[in-house]
Amino acid sequence: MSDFVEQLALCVERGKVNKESLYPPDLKGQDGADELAKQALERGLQPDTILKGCILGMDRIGSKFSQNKAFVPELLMAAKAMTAAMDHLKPFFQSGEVKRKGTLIIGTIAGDLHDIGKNLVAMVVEGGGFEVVDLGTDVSTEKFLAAIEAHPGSIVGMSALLTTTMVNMESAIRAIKEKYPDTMVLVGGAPVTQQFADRIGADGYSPDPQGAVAILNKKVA
Ligand code: B1M
Repeated sequence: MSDFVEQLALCVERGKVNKESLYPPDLKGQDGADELAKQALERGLQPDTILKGCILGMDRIGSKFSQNKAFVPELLMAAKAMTAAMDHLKPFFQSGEVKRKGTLIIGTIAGDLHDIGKNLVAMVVEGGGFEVVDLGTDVSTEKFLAAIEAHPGSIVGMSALLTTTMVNMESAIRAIKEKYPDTMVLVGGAPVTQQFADRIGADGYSPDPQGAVAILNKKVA
């Protein structure tokens, strides 16, 4: 990987959005993910090479987060830097020149309004090279089913933060499996455990965003 792309990976990992951003203090005044992605395209680097640099940065911060060596604010800043770089790459995705690995439909389960964790998962998964269709919070089974119909072949991700709403995952999974038996469903959220995921028929469980990316990567490998 070129030094240039390595520098972009570092900006994403450290959450350096652009030259004006004061965070992180030790990179003050230096180009950020925004400028580097733009310059990379001007230098003729392939969009998918630039995307790989972003994914590498996101992967590094995601691993640190999984190991409690980085925390929510750092992950949010990394996602912000990644978004700044991705803005330059969007036209190439839209034209189909750069292929995504797959699509994750994600939502917080019916009755549940917590979305901070779900949003983090969405950002890291997007940073991992997947398209994300975010249905928001309080997502009904019907809404999940409609999204699967609109995005055939997608993987579904459900988040729950309440012990009273995690049970709604079971009925949603049952309905999804009845109509789309091949659809993989991944679950997560603070009260969710592997044991619970197994019991309700989920295909995957992760306690954190990076684990979700690892499961998705295995699925599309
Ligand atoms: Co609420 N809340 N809340 N709350 N809230 C909790 C969850 C609670 C534990 C607080 C407590 O009592 N100690 C408690 C639940 C108790 C229980 O069910 N056992 C609780 C309660 C009771 C409630 C209300 C019922 C309170 C009330 O009104 N009486 C109410 C419910 C509203 C509703 O949803 N219908 C309520 C409301 C709210 C706010 C709106 C005020 C706000 C949410 C704002 C928002 O999300 N936009 C809120 C908040 C912020 C919290 C706490 C403080 C923080 C949650 C959070 O964002 N954590 C929480 C207490 C706590 O955790 N300390 C609490 C940070 C986030 C990064 O972590 O979401 O776990 P988390 O996500 C992680 C992993 O779980 C994982 O990755 C993320 C990053 O590591 N993950 C996935 C998440 N989804 C995943 C999906 C995956 C894979 C991994 O694959 C698809």
